[in-house]
Amino acid sequence: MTPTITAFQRSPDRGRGLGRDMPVRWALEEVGQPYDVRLVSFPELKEPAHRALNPFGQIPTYEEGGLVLFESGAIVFHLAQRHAGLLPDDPDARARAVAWMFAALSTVEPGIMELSMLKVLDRDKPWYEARLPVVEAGVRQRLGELSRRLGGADWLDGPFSAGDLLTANVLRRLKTSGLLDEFPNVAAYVARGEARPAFQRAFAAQRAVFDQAG
Ligand code: GTB
Repeated sequence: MTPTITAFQRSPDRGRGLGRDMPVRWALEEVGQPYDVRLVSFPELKEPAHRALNPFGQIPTYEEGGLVLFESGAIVFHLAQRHAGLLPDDPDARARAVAWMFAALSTVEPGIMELSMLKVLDRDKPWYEARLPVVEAGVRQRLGELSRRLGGADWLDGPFSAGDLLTANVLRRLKTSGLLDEFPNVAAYVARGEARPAFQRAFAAQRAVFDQAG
């Protein structure tokens, strides 16, 4: 059964692969699972048919036979459980990789999203200049912590896992911020993730949607 995911018909990121369909596409490519994509417009996201798949009216969703999933992390976890290659077999190593999945989405990403939203939505606010260094300091702290844990390793805990996929994916949003450059081993970690053939295929697929939309 070929699963179907949803993605933006017109991504506001202009093909930079920052939407949440990107980690799902990447995971599908890592495990070698072909997939179909249904492109959804912003109005369609809020229609009952889409809300039946995702109550929050967002992308991505995942349909596979009778199974419907939303939340990119849950979809990546589902793929990692059903296929070899994204979670170790050893139960303890597997649990640690899952911990990194949660860390990516609930400990690393929130500050990064706050920084992105601040820059996009609040540049004109009178408090912007005062708030920016505070939010940047929070992100810098997390990057320092990641940097110290990663050290000279290629991946966070042994072989590449779904934890690395989600961590590298959330860090990609910082590429234009200059903050990653302060932590060369973390910047190299992100670059290693992006160099993976599966990432390249996923990136090209979402980029093609933007290019074809014209
Ligand atoms: N926690 C959910 C998950 O991980 O699946 C979050 C899903 C989510 O935020 N989806 C966004 C969405 O559907 C798209 S990815 N938004 C429409 C809506 O809520 O009405 C977030 C996103 C949006 C835009 C950019 N960008 O322009 O760079 C990047 C990422």
